[in-house]
Amino acid sequence: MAHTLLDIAPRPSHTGTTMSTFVDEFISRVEAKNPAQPEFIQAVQEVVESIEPVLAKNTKYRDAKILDRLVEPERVITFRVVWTDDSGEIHVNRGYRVQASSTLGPYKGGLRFHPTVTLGVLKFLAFEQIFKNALTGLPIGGGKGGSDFDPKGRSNDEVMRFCQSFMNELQRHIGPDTDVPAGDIGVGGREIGYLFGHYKRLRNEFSGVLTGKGVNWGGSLIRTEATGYGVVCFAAEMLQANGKSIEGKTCLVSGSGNVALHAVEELNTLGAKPVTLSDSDGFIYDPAGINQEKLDWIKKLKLEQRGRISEYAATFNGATFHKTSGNHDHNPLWKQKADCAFPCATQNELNEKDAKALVENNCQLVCEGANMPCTADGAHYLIQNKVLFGPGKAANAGGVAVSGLEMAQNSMRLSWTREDVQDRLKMIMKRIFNQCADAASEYGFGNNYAAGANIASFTKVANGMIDQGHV
Ligand code: NDP
Ligand code: 2IT
Repeated sequence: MAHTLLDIAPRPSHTGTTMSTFVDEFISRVEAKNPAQPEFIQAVQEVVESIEPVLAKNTKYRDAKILDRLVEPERVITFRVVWTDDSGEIHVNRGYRVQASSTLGPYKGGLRFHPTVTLGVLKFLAFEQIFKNALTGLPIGGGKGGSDFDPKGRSNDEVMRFCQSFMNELQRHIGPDTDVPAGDIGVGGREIGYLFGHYKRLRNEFSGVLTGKGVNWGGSLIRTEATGYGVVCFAAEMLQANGKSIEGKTCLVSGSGNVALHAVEELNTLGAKPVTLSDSDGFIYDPAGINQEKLDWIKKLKLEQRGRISEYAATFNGATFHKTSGNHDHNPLWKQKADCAFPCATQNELNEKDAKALVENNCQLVCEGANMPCTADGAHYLIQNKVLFGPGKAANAGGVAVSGLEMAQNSMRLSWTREDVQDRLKMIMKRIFNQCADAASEYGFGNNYAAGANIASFTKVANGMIDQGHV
């Protein structure tokens, strides 16, 4: 017999360990319709579990089939990307754009170039993006795209040829009022430049069609730094609301890309001590702290030489490199003793075993810089053990928020100052934190900000969908 939510009372706390019949049945249906997309199912389940009390209280969301609509992207585009390497060999990759929701504005979200990219991964990211973008309070819908192309080890010319071939098709589906892509893993300033240049050439139009552009040709100041800075701002808000401070805290950071490096920068600014960074080969541990001088060296290594993080240990005394490639059981980075942890590399990089290691070491806070870096079990273990948990869709929203500000500046054909954008970013992050805290408390979830983020953003998107009719 099919169960409805009518008889389900709001649960007082978010345990996440036992699924209600409603969640169970809904997820089974989504699974059957979306086979072999585990990351997408994981992201949907996390949202559905925490909005169950909202659905129980509001028949209008159930009657309007809001959830059923949200798990079906408005449009999915896949296409062939053919390009030639420097030796003349032809390569074929797959390109995608998942246009998940245009309820609150044009589709908005990054492009990921990484060999692990699949439709399921991009659907999870696009789904998360709907809610993240809603939390920013800016008029942006949700989307995500990318390719299984691996830019690692490729020359600038090869990356340019790939980007141009990718844009030959993508340009049909995007536009400043339709869909505005940006960067993500493997897509930074270089790639956005090549993509923008080719779009402009194909369409004979200089517009705000991409964000993360160079600051002297339409990009916003602070966009590069925004995600990492915002993550640390969100963590500082969580600590402050719970009577603590980020100052003096020893912090673990994973990844060594855009998000991780700017999180380290902001941690230093606020007087904390970041001691780790990583890439897919392993992690470095520097007990003396990764200060601004060392960080400047890493930025050069990563951006100019496209080097590996292991080189840090060979340069700075007292730092060590620990190889982790091929180890899927747990990540030894999370075994280092610290007060706070910032997973900033990729999805599912912190599992239950890692969460246990953090709790054993008295870690007080985990704040997600990456999208869904904690497994469901990992996140639940942390929350149950009273670790303050900052969910990615709220904590890393600073990047897309400044992308939204870049769109606004492009529309006005103006550029705001660094201070102006930075102040707006801080204000937005504080507002996001307050929305999460208020929604969590309203529904009896205490300081479970993951539940709060889902409830606050779902309500906003769902109300917009009801207003706009059956589309
Ligand atoms: P970058 O490409 O700049 O850096 C990614 C980093 O993560 C690299 O150090 C990379 O190591 C590591 N990494 C990537 N994939 C894996 C993997 N499968 N296993 C181990 N390490 C991996 O990306 P970003 O910093 O931009 O993105 C990091 C995370 O933050 C992603 O989850 C992204 O979705 C999220 N995010 C990004 C935003 C942005 O504005 N850029 C905004 C919000 C969220 P290696 O070099 O070895 O691949
Ligand atoms: O996951 C994300 O929020 C991003 N990769 C940034 C998206 C954007 O449009 O700036």
